[in-house]
Amino acid sequence: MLQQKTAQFMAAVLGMFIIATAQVHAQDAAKAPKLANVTILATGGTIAGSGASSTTTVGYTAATVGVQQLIKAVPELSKVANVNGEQVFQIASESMTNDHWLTLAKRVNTLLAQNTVDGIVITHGTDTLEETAYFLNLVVKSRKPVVLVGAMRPSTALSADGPINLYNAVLLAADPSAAGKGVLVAMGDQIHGARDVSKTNTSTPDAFKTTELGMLGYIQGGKPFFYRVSTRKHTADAEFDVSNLTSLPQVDIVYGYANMNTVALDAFVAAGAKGIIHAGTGDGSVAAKVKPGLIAARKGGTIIVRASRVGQGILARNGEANDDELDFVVSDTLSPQKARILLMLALTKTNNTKELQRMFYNY
Ligand code: DAS
Repeated sequence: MLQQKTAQFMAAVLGMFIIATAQVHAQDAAKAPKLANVTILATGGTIAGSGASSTTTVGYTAATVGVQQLIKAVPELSKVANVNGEQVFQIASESMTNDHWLTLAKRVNTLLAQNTVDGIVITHGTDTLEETAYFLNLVVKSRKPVVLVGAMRPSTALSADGPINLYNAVLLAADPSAAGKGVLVAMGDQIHGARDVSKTNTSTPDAFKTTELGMLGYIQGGKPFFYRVSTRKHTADAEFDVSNLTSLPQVDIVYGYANMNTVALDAFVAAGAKGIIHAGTGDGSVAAKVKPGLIAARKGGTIIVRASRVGQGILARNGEANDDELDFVVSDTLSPQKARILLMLALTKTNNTKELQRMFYNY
């Protein structure tokens, strides 16, 4: 009889303990911050690359590891966000095309329109990462964070930078402070703005820099720290809309150098280019032998944008050429490859050179 009573008493105590523990867990869960929902869109590149050995840091194969494997390789992601992954494509980014950009932009805008998606991370090859970032900076119709991330070493290499770059990109996309700042690039514990970042080294892990205009901040100890923002229009404030576009106007780049000729320029124009970016020497200078070709192209209806191969500085209007007289546009501080992107999108709206020049001073 006594034993039965004791057993009943112990059962009651145990039951109360279990209920109390469950209540504590429930209270803790209620207090724990709700994690943001971040979708990872994978496109390929070195971050998804693999090499023959752990010491292979060049001459590896890009775009071999799938998005689920990338996520599985960084279990810490689940501590900073609820992540899910989509393999949008699997390419080395030197092979990125306008069609890829339109597909990616439409997917990003569809996802960001859903209130169950708080931010997006795009894993991408580093070769054209800056270009995709700038394209999205002009066409994403949301203030939610969009963060591009890559790696300079394949996932199989000693000190591979992909996993920590991916972890940083996800925690950045999950952080409310990243909203409204335009498309961001997270590489090497740094936060860069899409407009002004570029890949400045062929192979070292610190390749991504915003040399003169300055990066936006750092990621340290699992937190983003912003110190500046871009002054140019982007994302929800931009006037470009790709939702109904199935192609983009053809714009090509001619590179300036000593002894330059017009063979490439003439070929691009003959092939139907709607715009030419002239990546001139110095302040966008035009060689005497080339100027007649640019003038003829302009007269034939092709838009001419003077840019510079130099990499930094403002391209002065009416400096090295009389742009007012020749009806040329100047690229402001955009690199030739980014000037091409802005001109492509601008030509979906207008071919009025005054309007085009306004856009180069706005974005
Ligand atoms: N080929 C490069 C690319 O896919 C590899 C890389 O650096 O990501 O951009």
